[in-house]
Amino acid sequence: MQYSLLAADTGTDGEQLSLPGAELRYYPAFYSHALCADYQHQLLRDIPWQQDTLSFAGKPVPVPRLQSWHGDSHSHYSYSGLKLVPQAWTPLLSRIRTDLQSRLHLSFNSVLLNWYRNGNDSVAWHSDDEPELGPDPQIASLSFGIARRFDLKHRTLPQQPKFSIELGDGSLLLMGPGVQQHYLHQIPKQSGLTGTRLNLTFRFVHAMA
Ligand SMILES: O=C(O)CCC(=O)C(=O)O
Ligand SMILES: [Mn+2]
Repeated sequence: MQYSLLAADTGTDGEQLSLPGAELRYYPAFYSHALCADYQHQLLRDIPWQQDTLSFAGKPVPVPRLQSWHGDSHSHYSYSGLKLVPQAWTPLLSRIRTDLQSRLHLSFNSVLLNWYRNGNDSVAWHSDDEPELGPDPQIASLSFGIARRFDLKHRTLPQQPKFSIELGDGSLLLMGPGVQQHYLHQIPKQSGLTGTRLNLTFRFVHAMA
């Protein structure tokens, strides 16, 4: 069973979504569609997109999307055995970071960019719970381009229904306290979908000893 998290009437200043034990806030129009078209164009042109390879059972498997990791020089980050060394902030990424920090009153020192070229690109069930993100990270997730479904399921309560939300162009999803601790999330493949989507997750990476 799957439930939509979105109420019919979503105010422009964001809506608190009811996820038991976790804080999730959705801003459907953080940026206008016109600005998004410009930002998407700049990001596709300026970011050094790459397709990384993960190892599963000793076999190399290409990540089903393109990625790029940017941040302050010390913000090294690893997931699924992949070590990401930060690239410099571009002027646009810095501007977006400033917008998010002033609106949300949070600090971010890094951003993971994902490019889902079409419905065959995806991200598998996971939570962003790496030690360098701290015990209960807050992650700001911005989307540009075609809307994609974002699913959440509880890590230890399989009887709790799955939740899903469409992340539209210009939307911001703030994954607050409890989300990474208690839930897994994914962007499933959607066959037949031809449009492209960029997603930027702004994070705060702590220096590890
Ligand atoms: O594309 C998205 O909305 C989510 C991406 C994500 O979960 C991640 O990069 O960790
Ligand atoms: Mn994630």
